[in-house]
Amino acid sequence: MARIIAHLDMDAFFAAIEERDRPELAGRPVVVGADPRGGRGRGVVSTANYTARAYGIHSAQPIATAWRLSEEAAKAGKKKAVFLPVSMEKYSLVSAEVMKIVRNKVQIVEQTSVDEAYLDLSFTGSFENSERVMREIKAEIKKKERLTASVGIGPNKLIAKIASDLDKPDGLRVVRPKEAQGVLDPLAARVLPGVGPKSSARLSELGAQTIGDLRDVGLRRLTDLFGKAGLNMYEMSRGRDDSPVTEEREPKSVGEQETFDEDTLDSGFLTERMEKTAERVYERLKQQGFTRFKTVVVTVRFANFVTHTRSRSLKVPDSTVDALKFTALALFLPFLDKRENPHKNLIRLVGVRVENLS
Ligand code: TTP
Ligand code: MG
Repeated sequence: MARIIAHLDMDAFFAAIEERDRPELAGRPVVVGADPRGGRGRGVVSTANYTARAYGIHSAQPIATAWRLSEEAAKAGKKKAVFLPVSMEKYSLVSAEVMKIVRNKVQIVEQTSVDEAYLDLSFTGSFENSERVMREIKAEIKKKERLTASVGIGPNKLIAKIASDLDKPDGLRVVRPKEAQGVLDPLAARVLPGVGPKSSARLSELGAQTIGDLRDVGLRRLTDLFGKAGLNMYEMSRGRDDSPVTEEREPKSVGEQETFDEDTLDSGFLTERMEKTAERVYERLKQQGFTRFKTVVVTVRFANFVTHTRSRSLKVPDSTVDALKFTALALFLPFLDKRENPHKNLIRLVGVRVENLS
């Protein structure tokens, strides 16, 4: 039997939760992310609601840029954006509730991020039935969580994922097998998973802007340029993807990072922030139901944006916050002296991540 897959993606997830919980935000642009500190903040935007996106504000943008865009909008007589911090515990709980609703109706569910999942709907037997199931799920999420989701339904994960973006927000888009190529062809090649800014720039040089253009580039050319990823591009541009929806997909890692207000090499300050970051990672690890970790990864970004990661795997998995702090510090301390930092570069950001979780 042919596959039918749905991809569900919550709309403006963190911002939508904040709007739901704070009626005073109604109609206002909302930005969730780092503290903007009056335009001097140095972190990034986690997400923005659609009103704020109309100002050009988006995920992963420097928060200072978002602040500037909001100030400019205000000068033009529009509303200033409301900036809110990330309340991850709250969003994780909402995420769990949404996934519960989904799993109640569908057996095989692969959650791929805090607000996204693939659902195997092959059991429904038809696209019509699949659409009905997804309308029910959307309605239940709206009723119980007062949030909207966008859904794409297609013959495989690739097409479902692309379809879920087509009618955002609150969308539901069905792409049947015979429609798939027509839907894909006009889209930019960079919407394909794994085609990042670098690959899409190289594809542009070949004259391939859209997926349709990409189909005209030969397989040989693509594999010469991109290796195995080239074969993937060749297949994806034809709408082909036979990866199954796999239930078990535990997050492979949990990490936190902190950007400092000023670049620094103050060892007292840095070791304290490193310990605090490790503690935050530990909290999230426990929240997500894990008790042990085997690998600790530390990230250090210098003022010039040169970024280093160092990792250490423990002989046996450990479960204590002290072990996490100790290992993170052991990896970090060389960056405070000539072992890893002979030119005494100032540090902009530190991060801690744990991997190999159980
Ligand atoms: P997305 O689903 O990518 O974005 P979104 O739900 O906010 O908006 P959309 O309607 O376009 O789906 O990500 C889900 C959440 O993950 C998002 O609300 C915040 C968080 N996130 C970050 O913290 N940083 C990021 O760079 C991105 C992309 C998301
Ligand atoms: Mg989303």
